[in-house]
Amino acid sequence: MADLALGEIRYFESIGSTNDYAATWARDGAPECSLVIADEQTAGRGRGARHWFTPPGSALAMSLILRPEVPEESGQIMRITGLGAMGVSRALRQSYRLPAEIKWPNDVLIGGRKVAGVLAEASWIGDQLSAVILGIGINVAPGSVPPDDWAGHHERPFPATSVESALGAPVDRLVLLQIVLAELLSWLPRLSEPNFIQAWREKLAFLGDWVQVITSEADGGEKPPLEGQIINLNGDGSLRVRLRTGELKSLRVGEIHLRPVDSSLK
Ligand code: BT5
Repeated sequence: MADLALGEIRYFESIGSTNDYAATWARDGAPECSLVIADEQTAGRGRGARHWFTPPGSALAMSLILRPEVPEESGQIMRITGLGAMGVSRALRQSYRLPAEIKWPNDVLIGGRKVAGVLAEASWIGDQLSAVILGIGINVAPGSVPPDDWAGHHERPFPATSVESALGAPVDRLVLLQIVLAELLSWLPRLSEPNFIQAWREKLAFLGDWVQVITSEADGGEKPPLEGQIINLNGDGSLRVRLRTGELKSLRVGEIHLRPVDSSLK
C-alpha cells in the first residue's frame, strides 16, 4: 500500500458501514483519498434502503474519500460510480483474467452474476459538497455471497458470485485490494477525459440488449418497469436507452435498476 497515493487509512475489524464512517470523517477533515476499510460490516448499505452483506473474513468493504474539483453533484456521482465499477472490473480482468462486466450503473458481474457493488454518495457541510464517498463491496470468498433466504434482501435477489468461485482458486484479499486501489487512483485524474468514458463503455454488460428499467417513486416504491434497449453510454456517464415506443431516454444514476428482459435472470 505504501506506494499508493492514498491519504490516511483506517481499518476496522467490524463496523456498521464504511460509507457512513467515511462521510463523518470527511466532514471532520479527512485528507483527500483517505480510505476506510473493514473486515465485517454489520449495517452495510446498498442503494436506497437496500442492505449489503459483508460477513467477516470473506469480502472487501471499503470507502474512499474523494474531493472532486467541480462541486456539481449529479455528474460527479455518476462518474465516480463508473470509476468504482471500472476499477473493480479492470482489476478482475487484467490481474485475474476474469470476464468482469459492468451492469450500469453500479454493479460488477461475472457470467451474469453480481460479484461487486458500488455506492457513491455525496457528503455535505451545509450546502457545500465536502466530499464524494466511493464505497465498494467485493465478494472475494464464497462465504460473502448472501444466501437466498438472507433477511437483508430487499427484493428478489439478483444472482451473485464471488471472485474465488469464478476463478476456482483462492484469492489474497490484500493483493486484490491493492490492485483495485491502483486502478482507481490511476483513473481518478482522468474522469473528464473521453477515454475514461470509452474504457467504461467497453466493459458495459447488456449493450444492445433489451432491459427492464425500474425507477423509484419519491416515496421509495417502484414504478412499473419500462422496457428499453441499451444504445450507448453518454459522455457524462448517463445511459442512452430506446423505449418500446421509440422514445430515446437518458438514464441518470439515481434510483434506477436494470434487469435483462429475456434471460433466465428474469
Ligand atoms: C449495491 O447496491 O450494489 C452497492 C453496494 C455497496 C457496498 C459497499 S461495501 C463498502 C461501502 N459501505 C457500505 O455500507 N456500502 C458500500 P444495490 O445495487 O442497491 O444492491 C443491493 C442489493 O444487492 C441488495 O438488495 C441485495 O439483494 C444484494 N446484495 C446484498 N449483499 C450482496 C452481496 N454481498 N453480493 C451480491 N449481492 C448482494
